[in-house]
Order: sequence, then structure tokens, then C-alpha cells
Amino acid sequence: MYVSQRLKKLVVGAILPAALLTSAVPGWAQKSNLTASSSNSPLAYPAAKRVEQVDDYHGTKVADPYRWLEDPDSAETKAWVEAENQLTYGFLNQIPTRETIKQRLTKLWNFERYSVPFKQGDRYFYSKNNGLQNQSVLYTVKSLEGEPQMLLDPNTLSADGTVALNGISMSDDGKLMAYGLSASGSDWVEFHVRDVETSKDLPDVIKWVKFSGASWAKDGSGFFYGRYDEPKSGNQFQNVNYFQKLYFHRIGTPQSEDKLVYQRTEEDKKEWQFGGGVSDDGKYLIINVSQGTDTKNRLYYKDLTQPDAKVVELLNDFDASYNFIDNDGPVLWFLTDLKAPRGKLIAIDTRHPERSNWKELIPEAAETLQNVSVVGDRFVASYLKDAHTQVKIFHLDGKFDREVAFPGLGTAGGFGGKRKDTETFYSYNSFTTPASVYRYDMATGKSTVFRQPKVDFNPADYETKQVFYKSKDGTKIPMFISHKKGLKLNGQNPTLLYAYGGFNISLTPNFSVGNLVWMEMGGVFAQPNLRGGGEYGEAWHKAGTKLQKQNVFNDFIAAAEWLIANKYTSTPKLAISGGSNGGLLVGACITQRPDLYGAALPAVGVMDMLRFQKFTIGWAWTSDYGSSDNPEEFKALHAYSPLHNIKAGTAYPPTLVTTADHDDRVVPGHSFKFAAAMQAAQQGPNPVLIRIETKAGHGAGKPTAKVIEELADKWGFLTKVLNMNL
Ligand code: X97
Repeated sequence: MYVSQRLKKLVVGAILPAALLTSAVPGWAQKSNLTASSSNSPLAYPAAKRVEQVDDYHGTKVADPYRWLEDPDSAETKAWVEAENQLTYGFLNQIPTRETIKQRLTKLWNFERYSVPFKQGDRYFYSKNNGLQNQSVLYTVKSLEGEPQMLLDPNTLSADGTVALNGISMSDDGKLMAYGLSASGSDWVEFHVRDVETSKDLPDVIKWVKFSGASWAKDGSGFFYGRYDEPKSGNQFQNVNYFQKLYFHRIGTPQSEDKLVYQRTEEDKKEWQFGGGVSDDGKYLIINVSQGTDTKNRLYYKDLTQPDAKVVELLNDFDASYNFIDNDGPVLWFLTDLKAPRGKLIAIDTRHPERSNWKELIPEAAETLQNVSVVGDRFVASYLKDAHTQVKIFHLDGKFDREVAFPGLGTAGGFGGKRKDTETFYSYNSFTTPASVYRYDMATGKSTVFRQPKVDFNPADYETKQVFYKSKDGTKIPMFISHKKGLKLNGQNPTLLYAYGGFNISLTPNFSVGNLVWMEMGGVFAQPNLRGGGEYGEAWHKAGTKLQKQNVFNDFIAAAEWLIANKYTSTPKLAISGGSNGGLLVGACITQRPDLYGAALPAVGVMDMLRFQKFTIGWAWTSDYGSSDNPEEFKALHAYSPLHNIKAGTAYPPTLVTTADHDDRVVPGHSFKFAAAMQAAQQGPNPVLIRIETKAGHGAGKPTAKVIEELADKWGFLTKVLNMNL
């Protein structure tokens, strides 16, 4: 396999008996018995000391009074976390709707769902979740109608479901599986190897893997993977991930004997990351050299048919993105954005790799090319057209063949396979359509339903539309709006505005049980496609990065204003939400326009824009954010950094900050410092709370039970602070 097949988890959502969701006394109007109190707040926030920490950035002095909260292991931080959680849960426990919401979430979540299957050797592989299982279970079957064999049940690996599968990769014959496990939501992965026939593990254990899959040598003798040096002891979050190395593990040998395949030891190349993938024909090791989350990459390869062949630096200019798709002997196919910000497919002949000899097979189109696979001797090309999926099939010479039809404005994914396969599988879902899995016949172009989930709601009761609004500078921004049919545009509808806006990541329509429950309660769900995302290609992405990052916040604020102007909602009924880079978005927007929203849910956000690069993989985001080490970029970052733009005596909207103790992607110190500063600055009665999940990380692999708890807390919070009449 070229890439390790990641099992796509289906996020699911649902409907709530409105009458049960009545709210009682404002919960935050009750004094808690905790220590310190802040100005005019009926809540007593935990005391957070302020230290004399001042840093000089290119001549500008910047105070960081809560620096001590960056250390997750200190007794002071632990006491603060405990006091904050006590205050938060004290508040949430007084919301009667919370339990009702949790019950409804649990009921709707309880449906059987499947991942998209793939074939390897003479077997199919897929995962299935019965409904409320914390982790999906992996199965294999020899024929689609046959009796499936359970291959791996991650639920047996920990009682609370906090050990999760993080990537699987099958040997070419489908007889061995390398699989990664992560504990408590961490990015660290441990690989194990399982014999597929017997569902039993081999003794092999591979440690210190991060940001890497496994890719098998064609003969099944072992696999390539990327790892870091074992971190030195100390604060786990201060360990910075530099100098990734590419290794080969031979089955049956200890990791200490693994062969180093590629590394760069120069200090100025410490950021280089190496993704090793074996081409389907087994002849090439493709080495994708990336530098953090920059979309540009380098591309090296090694001829695996020649013992001790040198690594060839095929694409070494770092001038565009080059995603290896497949090869036809010595001709390699790449999806690239070189002089084509919306993507195109090219062929490079390794025997004549000069640029003048590159061939364009699928030219740039009006839509954004996201993915290409080669199945049934054709290219299957997935595009985004105004943020929903469009799939076109081309012959291998680039001639258009046909389009794959979908039921509506939705998201389709999958379409994996091998060049000679005659079938492929895909999933399709939308805001109001749970993901169904389809089998697609490459010869006839016919889709047949393979698995269709049954969820306890009627999609016909809901509607979705896409609108286009103007941002501050006139740019046209698309936004999906989903809600119950018959909604009255009276300016009174509780509305959840959710976005991301960064890293070339696209937000497409997806079914979510959480959002369905929100809509059942009469809520409107709005999802704009802000600049910084990948919806319209690299130019759209770039327009929301570095010195242009303010565009992203302007796009979000304009979405809020549009929803108000068009009578969907009004400030007291409008909640904004986002996670990770979207948590930064929410943080920046409440500091810039505290008057505009009725509630805010910043999740696992990057809140300190002057120091993010100092923790774990934070440096990788400088391609989007820039860095405070650069004077010009410092100015831009300082101007919007959520932590640095909190003003004492401001009435911020009711805010529930969320993070988790094992989040080593965006370390919890961001949210800790932000919450402490907001609590100190808050004027008036609106609550500012922080919920700190334990044994959890950035989100990947989170057990279903924790996901439901967290959603019940968030929706419960919103029913209270938005004063929802249910
Ligand atoms: C990350 O921070 C991913 C961190 C790890 N990582 C890289 N490069 C990637 C990778 O630094 O996985 C990569 C991932 C996505 C896109 C491009 C490169 C890599 C490494 C080795 C081989 C190939 C690729 N991400 C961002 C994040 O979590 C957004 C997407 C992934 N953020 C948190 C951004 C700000 C808040």
C-alpha cells in the first residue's frame, strides 16, 4: 500500500424533544464557594497568581503573567485545573437540560455504522461501530457476503476506551497488518503487527512514532515508518518535535536493529519530515519531504529493485505541492498546484525528469482538485465545487470519461483501490444524511448501496441551503445553513456558527449527531468556508495566512452579521464555535467583537500567538501563522493573538473554553492562560468557564462516551446562556 489506510470514523448526530429542554434559574447567578472573585461577576473564579514575566519582542515589551500555567505538572497548575473544573461542573450540573440532551445524544448515537472497505490481497477490511462502542472494531472478510472475522477490537485495550487505533497498513498479500495505537488522545503512536489469519499479534513493537503511517515492502518483509528520538524526561509539552527520521523495520527483529533509511542532521533542516511510501508496484520508495504544515514539499525516491540504490532528489525546489498518486513503470503521476492553485495532474518520467518534459494529464479546472486515485485503469478525481464534492473519472491519457452522481450537496470520500481493481467504495453524507457506503463498479459506472445506517430521525424534516455573503473587503464567502423546515426568520433562532479557516483544510457538509440534536432543539447550524481553507485552492488558503490572517476573522464576523441582518438570529441567540485553529478563530473574534455574540465555545485553541512555536509540533504552523521571531509577523500576531487582546473591564459573551490534559497537538497551556486572563478581565455577569477533560487529547481517537459527555456539556451550556425556550 502506498499510504496507510486510515479508518474513517463516522461522526454522527440527532433530535430532541423540545419540551424537555426548559431552563431554570440562571445557573451563574449563584455564588460558588471558591476562593477569589472578580469584578462584578456572580461567579467566584479560582485565584490565579500573576507573575512578573515580561518579554521583549523586537523592542515591544509584552507581559505574560500566567506563564506558570504552561507547566502542566506543577502543583499550582494542577490545583488551578481542579478548581476550574469544580467551578465549571458546578455550573453545568445545575442545568437541567444537560441530562436530557445527553440522553437524546446517546439514543441517536446508537446506530450501526461502517467505514469504507478496502481490499488487500484476497481480503476486504473495514471497521464497524455497533452504535455506542467507544472505538470502532476492525473486521476482515474474504467475500462481501461472507462471514466477517473480527481482526482487532480496540475496546478490549482499555476499560474506558482511551486507547485508540491510529492508522493501519496491510502487507501487499493482506496477511500482515501493522497498526498504531495511541493512548489518551496523544499524537504519540506505538506500532504493533498482527497476523491477519489468526488475529494474533507478532512480538514486534515500534515506539516513538509520530506523524507517520507504515508502508510495507512489497514482499512483506517489513515496513517503512517515521519516528523521533525518545524525548528526554521533563515537561512532555516542552519537548519539540524536530529531526524526524525514516526507518525500515524488518519483521521479527527488535526495533533497535531497524535500518535508518533517510535523515537530515543539519540544524537548518531540523524541520524536515519524511513520509515514506512504497509504490503499488513495489519498485519505488517515495519519500515525501515536508516542512510542517506548509503545502509545498520536496519529493525524493529510492529504487527498491536495486540493492543500496541512492536516494534521488526528484523535486527539490520546494516550489509547490506534489502528491504522488501512482506510477506507470518509470513515469510518476503527481497531483500538484504548480502554476495551478486549484490543482492539476501531471506525469514526470524519471528517465527524463527535466521540467520541459513534464506532461499535463488533467488540467486545472474551475473546481478544486482534492484527490486522485487510480482504479480500473482510470483516474478518479475528487473535486470541491463551492465546498461540496464532485467526482470525475478520466482515462489514463487524461481524456474525460464520466462523472459520479451524488444525491445532493454533500461530501463523498473513499474511491481507493489498485490500478487493476474493477470496483471501489465510497461514502456519501451531508448535514442531514448519515454516511452511507456505496460500491462503485468501474466498468459500468453504477453505484450500489453497500451499507446504509438507520438513524432515529426524518431527514425530510430538515433543509440545507448554501448562501454567499460579502466579507469586509468584498470577497464572496460561501456558507451552508441547515435547520428544521418551516423555520421563521424572526431574528430569534438559536444559531451555532461554526468554522475553521486555515491550513488549507476544507469544511464540507457532514452529518453529525451533535448538530442534529442542536437542530432538533430548534437551532440553526451555519458553516461558512472562510479564507485560509482549501475550498478554492491555494490562493484562497494563502489569503488567510500570515499578514492576511485578519481576513479569516473578518470573514467569520461578516457571517455573524449576515445571519443577524437576514433575521436568522440576533446577538443574544448567536453562539460561535470552533476547534484548534478554529479555537483561535473564536478567541480572536470574541476579543475583536465582544458585543456580537451571545456565547462562545473555543475548543483546543491556539490562543498565545507569540509562543505557540515553542511547544511540541507548534513550529509546524509558522507556514500559516508566521512567527513572533520575525518583526513584521510579530506585529500581525500581536494584533490578533487572543491572549494578548483581552481588555480588562470588557463584557465578554458567556464562554466555555474546552481543552484536555493530554493534548500534545495544541498544548492546554494556551486555553489555561486564555481562560485565566478572560476571567480576570470579565465585566458583568456572563460566565467564563473552562472545562479540562482528563485522559484526552486534541480530539482524534476520543471515546464515544467522552464525546457525548462533552457535547451534552456544550449544548447544555448553550441552552442556558442563550436562554433557549424549548
Ligand atoms: C498539524 O499540526 C499536523 C502536525 C504534524 N504534521 C506536520 N506535517 C505533516 C503532519 O507537521 O502530519 C502534515 C500534515 C498536514 C498537512 C501537511 C503536512 C506531515 C508530516 C510528515 C509527513 C507528511 C505530513 N496540523 C495542523 C494542526 O493540527 C492542522 C492540520 C494538521 N494545527 C493545530 C494547526 C494549528 C492548531
